[in-house]
Amino acid sequence: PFLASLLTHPTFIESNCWTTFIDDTPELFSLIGSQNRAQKLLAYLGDLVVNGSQIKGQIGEPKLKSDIILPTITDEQGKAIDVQEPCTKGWRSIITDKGPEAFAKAVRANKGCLIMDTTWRDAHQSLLATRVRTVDLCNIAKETSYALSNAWALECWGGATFDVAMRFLYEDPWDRLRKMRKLVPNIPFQMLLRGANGVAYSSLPDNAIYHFCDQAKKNGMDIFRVFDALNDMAQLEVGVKAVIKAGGVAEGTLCYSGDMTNPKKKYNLEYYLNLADQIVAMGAHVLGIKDMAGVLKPRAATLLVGAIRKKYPDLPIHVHTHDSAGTGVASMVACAHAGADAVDAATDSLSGMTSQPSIGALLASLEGGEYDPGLSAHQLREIDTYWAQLRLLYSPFEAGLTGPDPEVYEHEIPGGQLTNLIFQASQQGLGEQWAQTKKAYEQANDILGDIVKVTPTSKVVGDLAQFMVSNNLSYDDVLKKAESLDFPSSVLEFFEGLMGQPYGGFPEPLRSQALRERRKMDKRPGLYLEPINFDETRNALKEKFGGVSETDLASYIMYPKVFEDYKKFTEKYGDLSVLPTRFFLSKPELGQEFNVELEKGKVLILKLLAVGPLSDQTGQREVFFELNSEIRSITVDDKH
Ligand code: 3PY
Ligand code: ZN
Repeated sequence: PFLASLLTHPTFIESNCWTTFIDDTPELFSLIGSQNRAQKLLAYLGDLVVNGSQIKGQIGEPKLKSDIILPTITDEQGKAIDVQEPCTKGWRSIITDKGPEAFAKAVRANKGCLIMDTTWRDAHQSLLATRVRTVDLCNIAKETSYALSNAWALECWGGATFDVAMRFLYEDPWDRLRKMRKLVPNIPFQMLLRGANGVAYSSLPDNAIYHFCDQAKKNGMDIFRVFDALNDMAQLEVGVKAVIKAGGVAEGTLCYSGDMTNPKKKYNLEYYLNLADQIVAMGAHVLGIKDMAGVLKPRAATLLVGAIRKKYPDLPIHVHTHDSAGTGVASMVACAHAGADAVDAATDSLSGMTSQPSIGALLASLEGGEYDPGLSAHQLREIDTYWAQLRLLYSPFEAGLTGPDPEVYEHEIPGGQLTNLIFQASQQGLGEQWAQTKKAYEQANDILGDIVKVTPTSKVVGDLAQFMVSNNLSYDDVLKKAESLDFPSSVLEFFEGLMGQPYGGFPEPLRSQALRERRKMDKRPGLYLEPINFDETRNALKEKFGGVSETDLASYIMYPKVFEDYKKFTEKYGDLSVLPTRFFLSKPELGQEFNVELEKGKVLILKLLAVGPLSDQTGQREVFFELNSEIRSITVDDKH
């Protein structure tokens, strides 16, 4: 059909000059583009029809089979709000018009305790293996711009979303950021930055972090929660300085571990106040407290936030938690009362357990009082009807959590990792071994010197725990046999100093016994790394992939192999971010018609018509689709 339209195009018939034909008839070339994209999309769908979903981590089919019903957002009188255009009212204008310092002042002057909604990042990272796709965030974005217009921020990027977008969802995380930004111009966007690791799992050269933050800010990010997994302030500072240079709001963050109220524990109030002093001295605009495992009990929250508030009356404080033990709401209420400016929560249907506490429950606990967050309960519930449906759509990624786990106060496993480990245990049918893994995790942490545990150090502890369980090693065995044990690579990298320096130093003689001939770094890893040569890297990428944007370059620097695989995938299947999730994860029924909007106004109407027999010679099948009323066939390798 394309060739037919080309050959019959009047300009083609009349013209004898091919190059002017290209310039004069751009509509035909946009047609080539769409045809190509349509063909690639059919290649993906054909593969899905013949071989089933290949998406990593997917177990079974989505429970939701129908179309998602979008909520109507209503005002206080119950009248529908027109969401054709996004809302323009919100805290973001202070950041864009007056800068980070003015934002810090304004939130300090605000009476209530604001809420950051984590639904678009940590909630689905913690409950659904970070699998929520761009299209599903964008579909609720304008409604969200109204319902959450008075939120501190939407946490929507960074952490694991960056890696997972490319690696498992075949999406460009930067494209996601730009699309979300267009649809939500009014609410600040917040991301999670792993200090000197950027959004990767180990340290990168400093100039890579500066380049990344600059690009993130330019593409729409506002507030950067910067943490270091060991609370190594030298590592943290790289991120904080890069954010300040980029013009973003720097939320310098301390990670909360252990139990501050227990005098036998390693990390006490003095330790945290000392970190806060250093974070303030770096020039951070906001102090973040990151309770990644949900072990900040209400009484500790009161003491910690209260003490920092007293020492720094002008410093905005923002607290993050997970609801693993079921105490999230109580702790966040305690933070609000002790002087926090903002706390984190997630939409009700994606809240609780290893995710953040429920936004509705938190609002109900603060509403009408001195710390009222200034959100509308009924609008939050309207938005949540969308997420209730989405959770069913993403059911293949559920870990099957059944209830809170107050044992978290002992094992201290961070939210996202807890979900992962439970999932792995249930997949392997290891109910008994799960209890053992939790115990081993606790012991592994002690063996490593009771370290702060969050990406990437939580993986070190998890790997050592699994190593102990699978090799039947006790706490004492590890210490006794350290010289001959073949430790997991993450443990060796930690001992080398590749993740920074732990508070109190590395455990000896274990470190030396495990490392043997390997190096020992006693300064931050960035000081040993060669800076990135951007021109050289850009040119090498151009040679491989043709056009490369500055954000492609940033993706490549964070994840070279993942980026290259992602590019190769999209060369074959195109940009799948436009495909509705139902048909990304599961094949259409025979005769089922569905639409895919390639871009505004370019809609493909698709229908699966038939699947041909298996060819003995080629091991392939032909799959027939109707595409905008024309029949198309696609040949697919049958992998069964
Ligand atoms: C991440 O680094 O992705 C985290 O969510 C840490 O809590
Ligand atoms: Zn978290």
